[in-house]
Amino acid sequence: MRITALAGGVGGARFLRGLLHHARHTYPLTPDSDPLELTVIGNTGDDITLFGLRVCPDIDTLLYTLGGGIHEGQGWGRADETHSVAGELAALGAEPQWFTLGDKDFGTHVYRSQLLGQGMPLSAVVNRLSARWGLGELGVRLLPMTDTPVETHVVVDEGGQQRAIHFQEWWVRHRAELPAERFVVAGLDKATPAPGVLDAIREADVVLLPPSNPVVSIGIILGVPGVRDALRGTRAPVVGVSPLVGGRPVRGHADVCLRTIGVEESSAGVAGLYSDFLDGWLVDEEDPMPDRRGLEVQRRPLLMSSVDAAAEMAGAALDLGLRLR
Ligand code: GDP
Ligand code: FO1
Ligand code: CA
Repeated sequence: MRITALAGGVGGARFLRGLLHHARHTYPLTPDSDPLELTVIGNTGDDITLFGLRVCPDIDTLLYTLGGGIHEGQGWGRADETHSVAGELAALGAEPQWFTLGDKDFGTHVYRSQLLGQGMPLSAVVNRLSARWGLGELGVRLLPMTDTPVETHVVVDEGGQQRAIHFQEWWVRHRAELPAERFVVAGLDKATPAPGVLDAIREADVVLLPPSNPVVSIGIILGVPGVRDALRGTRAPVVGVSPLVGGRPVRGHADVCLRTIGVEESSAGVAGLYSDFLDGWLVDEEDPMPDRRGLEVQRRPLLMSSVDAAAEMAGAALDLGLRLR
């Protein structure tokens, strides 16, 4: 069975780890059933160049989480990290110091930057990194949404003066507290989907939208020319999971992002962003969600408090997709 998922960082990665867990333990029920082939289309709008190195936070969070190397407490970065390189950079007075990169994580960025510098497309680099993390053995193919460099920026207002800063600076340094006017995604309109992205959507049996940030994760992937049309055109049912529980994001600042683009901070507001292609929608048990024609809504506990809880949630999304086929 071919499943294609669009994903940001932590929310996407935990959901997809749950999906793999579900597949291992509850599906397929018989050894001769069709194995699960999961294609993950990762957001690259968060990417940033720091200290001359290309950093892809959402792709790396997917690699480390699915590959078993993630720092569980943070949800990003490597487990058992040391920070010798960052310490030396700080002693040198190198900027920025608001973004924490551990030594092992640095290894990923050095290797990626080396290969990109040799002219290798990002998708081929991600393929190498996927081999390092054993994703192939898990039945997972990770694709960046595009090989074109794309960067999300935030136009902020500081005392009446507007300026654009990198998304990571707004999110990590300013904790999304600087008033945002709008998001500007440099390079997105000219970006082309990475090889395999559109086919993975068109040829899937089920398309899943994990509870990733609807604006700066899923929203950016949807902005890659051709992706939204592929979702509208695919024969596969598209099933999404709300990232909001009780109208609030479980972590991060999706509420601020929604407000910035003028969308209601609710599961209904998020579903509205996907209304032209969404077939099924999982919302938390208590969340209000008015009926919408053509949209099958299911209520479930939506907290991924453990891998088992994430597996149950992902299993429910997959089952809904299979039912809607
Ligand atoms: P990021 O790139 O690291 O910010 O990660 P994503 O974009 O993939 O996901 C971020 C979203 O995941 C946030 O808006 C959270 O509300 C959502 N999220 C995180 N944990 C959970 C959870 O346990 N349940 C649900 N429903 N959403 C979650
Ligand atoms: N998030 C933080 O809140 N602080 C950090 O210092 C930080 C460093 C970092 C390094 C590598 C990486 O892959 C991710 C990192 N993140 C950090 C997470 C991440 O950049 C953001 O949470 C997401 O991109 C927001 O969607
Ligand atoms: Ca992200």
